[in-house]
Amino acid sequence: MNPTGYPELDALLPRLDAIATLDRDGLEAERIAVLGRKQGALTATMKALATLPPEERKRFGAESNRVKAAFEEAFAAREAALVTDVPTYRSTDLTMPGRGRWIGALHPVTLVLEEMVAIFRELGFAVAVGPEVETEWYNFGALNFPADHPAMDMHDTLYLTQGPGEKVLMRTHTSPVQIRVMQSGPPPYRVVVPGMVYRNDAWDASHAPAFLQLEGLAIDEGIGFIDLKATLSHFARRFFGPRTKVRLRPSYFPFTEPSAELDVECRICYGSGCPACKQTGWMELLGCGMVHPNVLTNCGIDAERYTGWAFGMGPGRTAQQRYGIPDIRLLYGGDMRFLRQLAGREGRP
Ligand code: 2NL
Repeated sequence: MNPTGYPELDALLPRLDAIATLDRDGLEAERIAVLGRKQGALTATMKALATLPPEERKRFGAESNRVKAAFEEAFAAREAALVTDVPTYRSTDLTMPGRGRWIGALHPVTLVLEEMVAIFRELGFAVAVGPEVETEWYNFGALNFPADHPAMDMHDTLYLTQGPGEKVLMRTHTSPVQIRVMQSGPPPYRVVVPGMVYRNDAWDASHAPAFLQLEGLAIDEGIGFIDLKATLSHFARRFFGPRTKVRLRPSYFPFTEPSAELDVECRICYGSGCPACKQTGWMELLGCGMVHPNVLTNCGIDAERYTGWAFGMGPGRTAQQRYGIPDIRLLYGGDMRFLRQLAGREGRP
C-alpha cells in the first residue's frame, strides 16, 4: 500500500506486509493489536480524528479507512491461507494406515517354557518355585551326589561363601525346590519347577552362565518306569506334534536310578541328518529317571512304600532345537531384529 502522508498511519504500514508471515496465534494477536476496539493501534489513531479541523478530518478519515480496509483484507487473506496451507481435513490422507508401534512381547524362551508348563498342568501337575541361592545340602547333598562329585567343583558352581561352615551357592539346577516340596509333607506329589539356574560357564555357542530349567517330579505309591515313559512321550508329542518319534536312551545321574535321556526326531531335518542334530537325526530333549531311593530317604520319605520319577530340561535349548538357532547367544544377545522374528503374536504391531 502506498504511503498516506500521515506519519501515524504510515508507521503501521510495515506491519501490514508482515501479516503474511504470521501463524494462527500471531495473527489473532496482531488483529487485536491493530484493530482492537480498546487498545488497537489504528483505532487509537482514528480516535484523534475528532480533534482535527473539518476538511483535515475528511481527508484523514478517508486515509484511515483505506489503511483499515487494507489490514482487514490482509488478515482475511492470511486466515484463508492458514486453512489451506497446514495439514487439515483437506490435505490429510485419512485412508493412510496408522504407524505400527512395538509394544513389547514375551521372550521366545519364556513362550516355550509357558507352553511346556501348560502341558504338564493339563496332566494335573502343580507349579512350584523356590530360592535361587541355596545351601550345598539342598543343591547336592540331598540329591545323592558323592562328596567329591565334579559338579561341586569351583570350576562348575558359583559359590557365594568360602571357608568353614556350610557353603552357600547359586543353584545349578531347580532340584532343590523338589527337595523342599518333598520335605513339606507326605506324597503324592506331581510338580513342575521352572526357574533360572547358574553355572560357572563362559558364554559360547552352546553355554550360558545363567539359563532357564524346567524340572518335574511325580511320586506316589506304585509309580513305575512305564509312567515316566508314557508321560514324557505324551509331553514330547503334545509339544512337537502328534507324529513325533521319540526314543529313550540309558544315561546316568546320581539322583535317579535307572536314568535315561529322551530324544525326539530332529525338528529341522526330520531324521535325515543336518548340522542342528549333528547328523544323528535325533535331538536330546530331556534327562530323566526313577528317583533314587537315597533321595527319597534324605527327604524323610519311606522309599519302600513310595516310588516316582523325575526329569529336567532346558527350554532355551528346546527353543534352539525348535527354531534351528545355531548359537544360544542369539537368544540372549538382545538383538531385537532377531528376537522379533520369534516373538508371540501379542508383540506384533
Ligand atoms: C539333566 C536332566 C534331571 C532330575 C533332573 C531330579 C530331581 C529330584 C530327584 C531326582 Cl529332587 N531327579 N531331577 C532327574 C533327572 C534328570 O535333569 O539333563 N540334568 C543335568
